[in-house]
Amino acid sequence: MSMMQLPYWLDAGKTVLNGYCMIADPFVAEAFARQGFDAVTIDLQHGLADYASALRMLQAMTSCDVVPLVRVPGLDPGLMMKLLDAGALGITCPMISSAAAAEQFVRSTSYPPLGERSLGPIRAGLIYGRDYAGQANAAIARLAMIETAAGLENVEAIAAVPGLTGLYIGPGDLSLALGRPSRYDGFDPIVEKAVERILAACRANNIIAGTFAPTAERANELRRLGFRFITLNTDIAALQQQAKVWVDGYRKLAEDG
Ligand code: 3PY
Ligand code: MG
Repeated sequence: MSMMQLPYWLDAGKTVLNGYCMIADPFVAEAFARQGFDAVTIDLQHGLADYASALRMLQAMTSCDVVPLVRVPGLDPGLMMKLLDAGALGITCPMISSAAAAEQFVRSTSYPPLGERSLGPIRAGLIYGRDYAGQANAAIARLAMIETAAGLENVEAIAAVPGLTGLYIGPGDLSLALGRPSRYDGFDPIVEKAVERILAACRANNIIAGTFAPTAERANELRRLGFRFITLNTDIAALQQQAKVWVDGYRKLAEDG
């Protein structure tokens, strides 16, 4: 994966299909990353990975034709810089609730003069080449999650922060923040209004909108709504759901004789 291509979804106008790795294992990450996704995100927020396992997973994904991304547990500059140094080409940061937090996010993930990322791309320099530091600011994707009441209230100011690649809606948290039950298969009417507002803020600032879909059908609905970064579920969901289909299928056949 050459640096120049990234973040390629902005240039190409294509919809990026992303998968989430919740299982902290390099072989699982490699197997998942070979299923045709455009990008795969290692989840250090709700997934089981920490920095050490994320590093091994990034190494395993290097041979796969996907953009390697991470979601961090919070706005932690040190961890974000370490993960970029380890080769992540984009970061999703949860619970961004103010323009100040979004500015901090951009600063921490950008070399001067745009930001204050510290220089030392120990693995990124190795795999992306000696020009990495010169290209990293433009190449790295920065997705700020809008999933709190304050984040929604400030979404126009957040979307206008220079350097953000896009806003990523956490449907579960955003639903809870708006007093609605969390769901992923569709938006509750109150959440839908909020989603329209977030999409409008993205359009106004020419940045992309992303979110989560549990099924291909839902992913396609979200694409039609204008989302250009769509997470089509997780490695653990794939494992659980397919295993259940096989086991239930066998039980039914066995019952029928
Ligand atoms: C949410 O639904 O809150 C998420 O963070 C999904 O990734
Ligand atoms: Mg969330």
